[in-house]
Amino acid sequence: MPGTSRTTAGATVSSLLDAIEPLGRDGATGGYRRPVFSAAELELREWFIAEAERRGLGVDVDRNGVIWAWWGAPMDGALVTGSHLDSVPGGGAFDGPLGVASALTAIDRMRERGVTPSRSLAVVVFPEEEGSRFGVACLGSRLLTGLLDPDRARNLTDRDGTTLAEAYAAAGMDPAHLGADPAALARIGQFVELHVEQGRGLIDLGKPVAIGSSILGHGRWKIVVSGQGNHAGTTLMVDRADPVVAAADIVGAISELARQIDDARATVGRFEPVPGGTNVIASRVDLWIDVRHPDDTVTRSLVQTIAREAAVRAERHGCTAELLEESWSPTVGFDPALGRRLADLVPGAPVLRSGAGHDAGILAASVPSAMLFVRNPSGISHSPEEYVERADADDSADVLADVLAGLL
Ligand code: HGY
Ligand code: MN
Ligand code: MN
Repeated sequence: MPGTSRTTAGATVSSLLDAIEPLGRDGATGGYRRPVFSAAELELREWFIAEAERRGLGVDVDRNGVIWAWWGAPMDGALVTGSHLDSVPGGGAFDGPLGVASALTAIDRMRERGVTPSRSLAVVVFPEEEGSRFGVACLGSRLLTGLLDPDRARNLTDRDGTTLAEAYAAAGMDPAHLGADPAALARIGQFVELHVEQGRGLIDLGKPVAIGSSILGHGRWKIVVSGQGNHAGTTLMVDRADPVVAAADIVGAISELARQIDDARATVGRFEPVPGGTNVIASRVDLWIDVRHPDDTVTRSLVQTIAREAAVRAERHGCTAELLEESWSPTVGFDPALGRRLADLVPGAPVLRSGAGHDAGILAASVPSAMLFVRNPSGISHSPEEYVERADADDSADVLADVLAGLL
């Protein structure tokens, strides 16, 4: 196969992660702040390209900003692995980068074993998996597969009002080219994503690696609570229509409603009074909810109940509340045949459902996809406490190499 590796001897998953450890560290939280196309994430993209080129892989970036690193000539029906490098605000070191570092190192391991693949292998890095900057989860894989309308995508804005189109242009990519890419999608014969487990499954089972069975359906909605902006000193309490008070009431209701449904999860991760002055009664509160459940009809029904209850509670405070859908990912099952093949290649690995979304979940609608999860002793994610033991991180490359070699 073309692409003889240069000096990658001794590289391990841990050593690769050590090299990027400082990038995008958020001093305030101790976690990471690596929004897509930020300086930190652009640096991570450059790091990945350099590591891929060090391994003699052919690199190109497609119309949606997905980076492809090829072991062998680009071809239809290739075996593809990889993950993402962007993070949530205050995120951990492993969510995304572990899968990317493990994929690069798995190629090293396969070369050391003398594996000569019968078809090409590509390592991919998807942009904006977290949807933390522009609000739509798995934006890159949705664009690639045609699940996200490019005009809608181009007009998405971040907190500073920068559009996605402007962000792509600033990163050197023409936003006019965004959109479904059937030629790129045809190159994915099978997709396998390795990812840190974002829960306690493996640590409680005492196992290092699991195979993914499915991903919980999940969505994101914005609730706009509108009231009357006014002066904090001259407005008597009885004369107020304070959207912060109404929104606080609504947040409590959301938690109560979700707790009444077994296995439902509802989170308010963003709560933004507008304009946000200490001596100003807000005119509006923007809050965002993330709702998940294994049964999509339950999720949808819970969100409708939340919308109704928000309107009722808002009215009690002389305000209004409107709910708007921003992102929706239906419950998805991974390819059963591929899952069985992974079970043969990773003997004894338990099978776990994922409460977290992933690009593999988006691709699963178009190509046979599978996931491997690596033990996280903290059981915590989207937080600086997310953790993978160095030994488990390094071993993950051997497991991924077993799987990829078995599929090539
Ligand atoms: O939000 C999620 O489930 C994933 O971490 N993007
Ligand atoms: Mn992730
Ligand atoms: Mn994540």
